[in-house]
Amino acid sequence: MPPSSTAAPARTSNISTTTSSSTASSSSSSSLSRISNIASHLAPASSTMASTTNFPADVVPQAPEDPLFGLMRAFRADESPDKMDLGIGAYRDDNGKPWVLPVVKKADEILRNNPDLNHEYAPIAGIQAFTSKSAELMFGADSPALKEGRATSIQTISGTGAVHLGALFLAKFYKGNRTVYVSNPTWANHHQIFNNVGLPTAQYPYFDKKTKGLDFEGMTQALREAPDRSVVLLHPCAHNPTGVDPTLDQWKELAAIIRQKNHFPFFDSAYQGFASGNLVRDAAAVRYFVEQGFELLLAQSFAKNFGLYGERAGCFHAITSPGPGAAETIARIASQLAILQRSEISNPPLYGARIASTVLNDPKLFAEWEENLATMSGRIISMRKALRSKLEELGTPGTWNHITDQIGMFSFTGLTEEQVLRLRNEAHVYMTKNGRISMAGLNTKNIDYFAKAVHKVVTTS
Ligand code: PGU
Repeated sequence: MPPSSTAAPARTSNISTTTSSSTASSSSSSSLSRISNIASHLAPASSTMASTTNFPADVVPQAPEDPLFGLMRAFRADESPDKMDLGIGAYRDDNGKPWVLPVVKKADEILRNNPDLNHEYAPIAGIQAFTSKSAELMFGADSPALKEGRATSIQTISGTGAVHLGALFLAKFYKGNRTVYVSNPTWANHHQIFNNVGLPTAQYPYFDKKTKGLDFEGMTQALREAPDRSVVLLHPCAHNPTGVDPTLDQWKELAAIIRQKNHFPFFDSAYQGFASGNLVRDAAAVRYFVEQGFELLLAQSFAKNFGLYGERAGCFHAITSPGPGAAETIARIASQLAILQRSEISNPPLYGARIASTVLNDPKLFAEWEENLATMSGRIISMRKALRSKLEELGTPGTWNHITDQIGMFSFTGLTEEQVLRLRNEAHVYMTKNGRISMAGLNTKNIDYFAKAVHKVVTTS
């Protein structure tokens, strides 16, 4: 797998690139061209040059629209009453509506009634009560890394900002193999984030098209063959886009290979609590790596598990291995992260982190949050069961056990690009071209419609 330094999603994108419709009708075009002729005679010489920009098309080519946000735009513009949004990974309730978590409403109320809050700048590293509880949530309050002072945490612009900060840190300071190995497939933005800071990405096999499960053989072989000290990007749970996770035993094997090869693990955690509904279980892989004494990076998003998508609450953590110099190492790392943060965003936004912090620091609210998480993951799991049984009842060709085997926000259906496009054009169902569906877009009212639409495109393609 040769490293690629161009952003992969740019090649696979293309939902509907808007082209400017400036073609004038033939009747008016001749008068228009006469006017422009006259204008060019009257104008100073420089304006007759094709372009005076420093950014001509060969330097700044037109980029395709982001596939996922383009899909969201196309969905919003569709006026069909049947339309279904299975695109972006955002939770919807059984009425297909965004869900403000009840615990988030409570935290919001508490914040609004707090006369001491103001809109001053946060410290560069963010709200300390938030970052320290975020670390405990991910690594466990009794984590050896936290107890021994070998971890540093810094508040970021949600998960994307955390991945970016980690990428920037590696670009500046990592002296191992600078190619970042990501799963094939992965969240498309991973490629862009790393490539944009000059770190090439390469892919390790992950998804087995035949079983629609994990290609563990392929994955482990690629990690063994990668140059020593490569950066390995891992999804700790609820892998995006496949919904396929390694078992804990497989994580242990992966850890052994990563240790043997001296690779550097970078976890991107966007779905803690969403996979199993249990925050601790969803952190098991990460905690195992920490127990094993790995030095690692971790990006943590609170977009999904708190439903705080647009509030951009997240955290970046770095942990160093145990040893006599560990506390001093982590202090140096923290000091450099602060410099990077200062030059990028100066200091992070308050509101989302305040909400999350209010919940994380209050045992009663925390317990209520866990119930809210169980509501979300429980509804998704019930939709998985319903979709599988409906497709099986309809006798839709193929096997559908992967719908219930996969976990988390997404299912990788195995539908082809052609089938996906037919679903969009014929049934107003919006999903990404790779066949991923956001399970939360399904509900008791639209699941029959969806199963029948899938049945139709599978049987007639
Ligand atoms: N990492 C992974 C693996 C993700 O799936 C996402 C979100 C993020 C990080 C970034 O999340 P933040 O919102 O920045 O915290 N992926 C979703 C949301 C849309 C997007 O692409 O950002 C998705 O539908 O794939």
